[in-house]
Amino acid sequence: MNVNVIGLGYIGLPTSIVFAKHGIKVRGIDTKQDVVDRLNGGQIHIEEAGLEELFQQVLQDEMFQAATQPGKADAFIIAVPTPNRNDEFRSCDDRYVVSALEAILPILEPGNLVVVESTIAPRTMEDIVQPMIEKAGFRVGEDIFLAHCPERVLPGNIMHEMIYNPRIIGGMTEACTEKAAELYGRFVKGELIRAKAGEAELSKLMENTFRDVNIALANELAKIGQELDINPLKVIEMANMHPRVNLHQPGPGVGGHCLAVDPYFVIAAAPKVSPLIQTARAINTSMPEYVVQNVRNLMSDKSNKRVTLFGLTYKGNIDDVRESPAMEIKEMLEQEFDVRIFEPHVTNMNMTGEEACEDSSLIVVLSDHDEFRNIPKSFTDNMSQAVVFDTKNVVSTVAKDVKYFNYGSLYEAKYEQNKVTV
Ligand code: SAJ
Repeated sequence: MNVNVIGLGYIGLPTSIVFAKHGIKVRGIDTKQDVVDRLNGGQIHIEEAGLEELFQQVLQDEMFQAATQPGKADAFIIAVPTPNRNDEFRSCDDRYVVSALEAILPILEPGNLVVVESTIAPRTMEDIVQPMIEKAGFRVGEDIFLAHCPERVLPGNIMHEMIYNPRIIGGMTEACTEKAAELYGRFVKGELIRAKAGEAELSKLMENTFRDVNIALANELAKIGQELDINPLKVIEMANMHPRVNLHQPGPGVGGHCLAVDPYFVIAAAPKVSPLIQTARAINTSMPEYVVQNVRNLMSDKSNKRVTLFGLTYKGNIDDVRESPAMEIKEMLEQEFDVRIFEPHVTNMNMTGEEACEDSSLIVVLSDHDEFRNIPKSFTDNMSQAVVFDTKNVVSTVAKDVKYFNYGSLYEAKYEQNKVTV
């Protein structure tokens, strides 16, 4: 069996490799010539645990090859980005899905399966994808089989989750669903959940919206705790001992290409009936400003205006800075402070912890990398009255003379420094 995977990014590349590992010959398509050249030359361009090893294997076995143009195949998997448009509700920009379809239409043959894995707005399969295929003269469900099979993998654990997560198979017709289930059944060990395409679209979006709304609740609780002088992290810990409560964790905001993006697709599709999702988005996007305000307070009695940021990625132990709130915080702080960065996961950022902390007054932890669990004395020794503000509650040890605040103790800072509440 031959498959084309269109889009060799964070999802398309691991997907290609998993297919190839399971005996399916994969032609991976990317419009970027340098990505194609690097892959064919044996180099991967993303960091993901376990990916490199499998990639080398399938390349050696000649089960994977990259190219800029699609070729004839049994199935086509579209895994291209779907960013937000810059319109009122930040709707789904499906232009890359549309151009991927345009690229395969001339080579489609009766019997082919077309799967959209990219996250798309509800009704995209019915209102946009199916009409494009029909306009080219095919009958969906009879000669072309069409399905939406959203991926649900967690960056950092992709290679495991791609195989073991339950997978939604949303066909345009039952025959489409069966054809797609047959393909994914070759490697998915989790349940194959058969659904209609529209249900698959909305389920994927609501999974991430669920998380976004719950994180907003935790972020709101962090602000409430600071206002009321109550430790919100302790509240979360205790509340979560209730058998039916699962409060999430507050942080510097919500980043990544999913949670900070997908809820808008739902909002834009149904703006009048989605006030809760809209408010949650507003709370989460307010967090960078909230962090900056707290940094100003912590820095107000310091004469040395150097601030060191620990981590720029949108979450821990990955190299991905897309939609990262830390980037926004960095840009805001750079207007007022001398900002240095310690980011051990992003390849071109090579300042050591010692260098980044030298002569600094404040460390602000913005990503929960494992490297930040213990802040060695050598980092803080050359700081002036070192203070750590840990927005991810990740640090477990710091040198004795260092002052440490997280969202649980931030309210104490205002008394200590005799500051007004933010
Ligand atoms: N975050 C918090 N507090 C929390 C949990 C997360 O502030 O309690 C923040 C993280 O720091 C990060 C953001 O939320 O900035 C998103 O991180 P995440 O780990 O929740 O999710 P992603 O974006 O890496 O992956 C999500 C996953 N969705 C769900 O868990 C419902 C993943 O399964 C999806 O495949 C992925 O989105 C996607 O591609 O849609």
